[in-house]
Amino acid sequence: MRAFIALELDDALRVRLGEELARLRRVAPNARWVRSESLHVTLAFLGEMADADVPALGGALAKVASRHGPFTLCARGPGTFGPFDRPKVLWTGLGGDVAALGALQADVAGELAALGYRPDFEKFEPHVTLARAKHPRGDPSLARCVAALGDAGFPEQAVDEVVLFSSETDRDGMRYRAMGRWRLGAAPATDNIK
Ligand code: 3AM
Repeated sequence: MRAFIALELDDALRVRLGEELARLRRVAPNARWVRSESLHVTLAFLGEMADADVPALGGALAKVASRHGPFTLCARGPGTFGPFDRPKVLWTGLGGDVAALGALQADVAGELAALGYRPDFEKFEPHVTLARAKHPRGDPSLARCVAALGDAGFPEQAVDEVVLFSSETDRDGMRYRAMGRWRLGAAPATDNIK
């Protein structure tokens, strides 16, 4: 099973970003666009993990969630991973209480390191992935989406839980399933795994 730890977007932000996705899709029709219901903020990517490791991970996430309170985020400004003229990933950056977001992500990464997981990236770049290039060498049309997204305005959203997702690839792209949720600021719970 492939898994990752993330924050979900609320409906208002999801709908608004979904409108932008519909518009941008015409600029980069060959990219793999994220479905609006699947938009999220990745805190840690775990890759392949065994079912047997899920309880320990749940315990770690319960501890982390209990140590952080809810906070507010907003989407602002596009960015990319990969070469500037042939990006591999198009995303929108995040504003709002990014200090709280950074502290939460660092805490998640610390607990994962204690469980033996190696981080997938060195410096956390808070973002919501919108599209990925199909070609491993990137997609020049994703660079054109940066200008097309510009400084579109997005609603603020409250973040009040951390979610453990499993991820599967099907014919239409990625499908995510929430395996467990932990409320920020809540006493550590042990029975959140579905
Ligand atoms: O595709 P999503 O957003 O679910 O965007 C990358 C992907 O998550 C994210 O890690 C996941 C597996 O590659 N990622 C890559 N570099 C990152 C960085 N510097 C990053 N997330 C935060 N900061």
